[in-house]
Amino acid sequence: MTQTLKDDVLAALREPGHRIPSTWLYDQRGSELFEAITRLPSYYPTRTEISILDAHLADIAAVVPTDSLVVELGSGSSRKTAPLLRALEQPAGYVPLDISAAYLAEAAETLRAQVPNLPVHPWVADFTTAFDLPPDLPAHTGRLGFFPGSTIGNLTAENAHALLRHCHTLLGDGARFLLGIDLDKSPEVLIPAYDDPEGVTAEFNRNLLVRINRELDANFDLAAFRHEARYFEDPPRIEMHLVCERPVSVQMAGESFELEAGESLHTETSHKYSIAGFTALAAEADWVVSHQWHDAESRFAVLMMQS
Ligand code: AVI
Repeated sequence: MTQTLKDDVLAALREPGHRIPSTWLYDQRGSELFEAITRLPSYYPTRTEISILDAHLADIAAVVPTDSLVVELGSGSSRKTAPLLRALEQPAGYVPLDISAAYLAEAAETLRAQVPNLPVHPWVADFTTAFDLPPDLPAHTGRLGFFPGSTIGNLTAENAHALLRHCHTLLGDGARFLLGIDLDKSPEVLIPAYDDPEGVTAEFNRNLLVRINRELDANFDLAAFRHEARYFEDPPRIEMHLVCERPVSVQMAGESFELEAGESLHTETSHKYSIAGFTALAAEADWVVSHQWHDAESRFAVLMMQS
C-alpha cells in the first residue's frame, strides 16, 4: 500500500531503526540533487553504466527482436535511453513509467526530440507497487523492459522479487529485460560514492528534513543531523543515515519525539550485488540472465534477461 509522507515519517519516528522509505528523497530539489550526484567524480555508477551501454549497444540490439515495445521503469535519462532506442531495430514504441507526471512529461518531450518518429506513451505509475501499462499501445511483437541506474538496489529483496515477478507477467512470454546492477566492492570505493567530498549527497540526504519541515510543518533542527554512509557486508549494501549529533526533540502532527545523541534516521539502502547473486534472485521470478556486460574493474553490470 502506498503511504503518505506523514504516515511514513510518523511510523519511522515511533519505531526503533527510524527507517523512512527512500522514495521520499525525491521532491523537486531532491531530484535535482540526485542529478548532480550522478555527475560527481566519486559517484561511479552512472558514468560506468553509460560506458557499458555505449560499448555494447550493438550486442544489446542484436538480442532484442525487431518491433519490440520498450517499457522503461523510470522516466529515462536521455544519456541512456536515447542511444538505446536509436540502436534498436525498429522499436514499436517507448513507454516511460514514472511516479511524477511533470517529470515524465518533460522527459517524454526531450526523448521525442532526440528520437523522432518513435511513438512515445508516457504513463504515470508507481513501480514499487503493482502497476499497469497504458491501454492504447501500438501493435508490437514483443516487449523489452529497461531498468537502468541500479534503482532495483534501493528495493528490499522482497520488493525486488515482487517487481521482477510483476514485470514477468506484464512484459509477457518471450520478453527481454535489460537491467543495471551495482556490484559489491571495497568500502573504499563505495563510501566516497555515497559521502562525496563536495557534500552533495549530504545535502541530498538532509533535504529530506527540509521537505518534512516544509510539507508536514515539523521542526527538525537540521544543524543537529550529520549525513553518514555506512557499508554492511551481509547482505552487501550501503545505508544512508542522518545521525543526531546531540539529543533532539522534534514536534510534528501534534506529537513530540525525543531522539538521543547517536540515534539516526535511516533514509536509504542501496544493495550491492554479485552477478551470481542477482542471477539467483532473478531466477526466483523466472527470469533467465542470457547476457552480461561489465566494466574492466567490475564495478557495475548490465544484464539482459529473458522471460
Ligand atoms: C537511485 N539510486 C540508484 C541511487 C543509489 O546509488 O542507490 C540513489 C543514491 N543515493 C545516494 N546517492 C545516490
